[in-house]
Amino acid sequence: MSDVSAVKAALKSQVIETPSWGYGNSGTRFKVFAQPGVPRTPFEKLADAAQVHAHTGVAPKVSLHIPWDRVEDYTALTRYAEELGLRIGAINSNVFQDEDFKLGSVTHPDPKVRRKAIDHLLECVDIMDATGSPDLKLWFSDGTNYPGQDDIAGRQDRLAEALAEVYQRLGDDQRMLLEYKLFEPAFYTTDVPDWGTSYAHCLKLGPKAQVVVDTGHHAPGTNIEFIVAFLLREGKLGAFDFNSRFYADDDLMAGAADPFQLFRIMHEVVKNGGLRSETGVNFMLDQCHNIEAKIPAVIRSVTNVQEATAKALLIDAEALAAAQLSGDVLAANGVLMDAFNTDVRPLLAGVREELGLAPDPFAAYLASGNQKRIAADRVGGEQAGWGA
Ligand code: RM4
Ligand code: MN
Repeated sequence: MSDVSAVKAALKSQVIETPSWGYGNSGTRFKVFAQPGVPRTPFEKLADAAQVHAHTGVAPKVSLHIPWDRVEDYTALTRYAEELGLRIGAINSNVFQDEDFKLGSVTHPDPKVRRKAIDHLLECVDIMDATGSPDLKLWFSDGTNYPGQDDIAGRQDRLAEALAEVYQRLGDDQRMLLEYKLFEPAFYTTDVPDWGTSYAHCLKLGPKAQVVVDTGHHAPGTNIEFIVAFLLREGKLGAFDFNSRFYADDDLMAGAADPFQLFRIMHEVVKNGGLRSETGVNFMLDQCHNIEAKIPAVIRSVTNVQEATAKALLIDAEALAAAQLSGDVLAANGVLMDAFNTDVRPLLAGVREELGLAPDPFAAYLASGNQKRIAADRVGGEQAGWGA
């Protein structure tokens, strides 16, 4: 795209959804380092998300995680979100932290445990109804640790049965987003380990079921942009969970470890229509900020996604297509690298100024004094965390 105003318009219309759990305390299995000012309630998490939106202008949606964000009154939570200029985004189910789910949730050998897991997923759809959330996001930790532990194909049958029941419960404007992850916590088999497994289940379920690509959920060296291009071509890319990884599911800030990979992914998104709102790709972050301040880390992640998107939008599509058609490998690669090597920060600063925002959201947030304010205000009570 060479028309600057079209590039700016595309950047203004991209919505990046932030995760409620990114604002809470988190850590590894070794230690959770608590931070001052961390939210104690889902309401306070929304207030933090509103800070990110206020400074970036592109993050009006917040994903919730149930039961971490369970409240008495979802109408009140939704109303509070609206007051802050936010909407409730994906409802993430959690069938990985209950004693009963040691051997699995929807694929557990015991039908009573499967029932409990499915009931939780149905509760999540009730919460979607109450909050206006359009997306049910499913990630299953289900799998086995040892050869012979359970019947691999039998677990696929149980998974399909559970998904079908939940799919039936969805309203017309509600989607089921099925995430995959190679391993962890299961170490031998995982029941939804890769995009192919997710895709096959979604295809059987129907048009309301789509795949989630979490950028941290692949084997090292996996070509994620290929997966993105394939799924978009099939109309099955429902969402991203953006984050960075160096080793496994590191959940570091998006664009921190490998901005070039994020650019390659966004190139496939732009090229294959994934930025158009009708395509319905939800650009979510799924991150945990264990050692860095949370709100500014989310702001940086949002701007990193925007920078990758801006570079992808700047690719000279005509020159690229011509080089590809003529078999000019070096010219084609050169077109991509020219865009990647462009400093898009001034362009994005201009976009923000047009939105009435400060050109540098990170600096503006730090100067706002909010961090001090929340540290002083949020004293007492129990800080939110993911309870691992
Ligand atoms: C999983 C997966 C899910 C996220 C949980 C916390 O690995 O990425 O999307 O909800 O972690
Ligand atoms: Mn995820």
